[in-house]
Amino acid sequence: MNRLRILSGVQPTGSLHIGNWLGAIRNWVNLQNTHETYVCVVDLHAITMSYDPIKLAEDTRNTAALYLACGINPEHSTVFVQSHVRAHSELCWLLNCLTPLNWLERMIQFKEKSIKQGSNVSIGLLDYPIMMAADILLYDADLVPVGEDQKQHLELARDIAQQRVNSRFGKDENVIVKVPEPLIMSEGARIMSLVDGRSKMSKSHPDDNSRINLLDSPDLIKKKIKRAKTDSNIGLEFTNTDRPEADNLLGIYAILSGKGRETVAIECSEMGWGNFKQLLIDATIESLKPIQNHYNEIINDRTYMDNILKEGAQKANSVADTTLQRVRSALGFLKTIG
Ligand code: AQP
Repeated sequence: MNRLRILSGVQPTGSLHIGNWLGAIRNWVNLQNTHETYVCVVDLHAITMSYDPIKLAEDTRNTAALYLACGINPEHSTVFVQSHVRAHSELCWLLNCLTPLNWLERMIQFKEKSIKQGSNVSIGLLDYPIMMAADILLYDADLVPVGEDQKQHLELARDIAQQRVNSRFGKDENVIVKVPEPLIMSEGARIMSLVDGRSKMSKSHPDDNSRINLLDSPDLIKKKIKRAKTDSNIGLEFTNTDRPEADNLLGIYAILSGKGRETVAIECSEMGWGNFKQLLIDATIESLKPIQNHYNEIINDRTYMDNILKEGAQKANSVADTTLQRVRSALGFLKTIG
């Protein structure tokens, strides 16, 4: 029986943090045994914000190495770099020409991120969700595991596929591109900042203390958690809104300790922040240790990493080119000659 195909990726925009891991990569690791899994490092997306060209290649390689360190197995998953597959850029252009501008202007992430960019907002940032649609549609993905924050972009990809490609160009109900479904994983779907429990933990936040990076040393993890924002209530509880810091830190602890929310709610109900933070520090350091060890083993083995990314690109190119030819033909382009 054919396995359902999934596609996902992370931008190499800096150090990956526990939000990227718990909200995304950890899910791919679980899914790769039961699904045909494609995971890419979305470097074309990374240049939609201001970036350092000297660091881009290194961050791309490090992000791929972190996928492997977190448990992505290249024998079960296709691991590749987005820009190594030219079809992403070409399909993005074709979809650009089919998508109304006002569909993009209502994207929440664009509104939020464009405020941060001020007057320097790039067209690429506005176009980000179209590139994401191209990423997904190229691989005929059945499911796209995404955090809550990416749900709106996936809806857009579905609308483009259905209304702008299949309905307009598919003759006799012919499906040109597969319409993907979101796979929202509830646990860990949204890990919040350590300095503000109401905003998302993010790679590009200027304050490094707002996140725990996967490669942070035990000392740094300890320091960051000790400084993490708390409230003045006694006893810790999940409230789902009223106590955002308690919700977030307890939630992280519930996942990292493997105990789950119910057990943790009982364990911490009468605990003060000081004792709780020590538990969280220990659980975080313990959980990240195997990832950091594995990362250190592979990151300097350039041949190993190069081979994985080369094989991944070959496989991805072959699938993506087939889809792109289907779309080009449906849109009426002259076939390439020779
Ligand atoms: N805080 C988070 N909690 C849960 N999941 C998260 N993801 C990101 N932050 C959290 C998930 O990680 C995947 C890849 O994210 P991305 O790199 O494509 O972009 P992002 O969502 O914008 O992530 P960041 O860390 O906030 O990066 P910057 O600061 O560069 O924009 C996605 O599946 C996302 O849901």
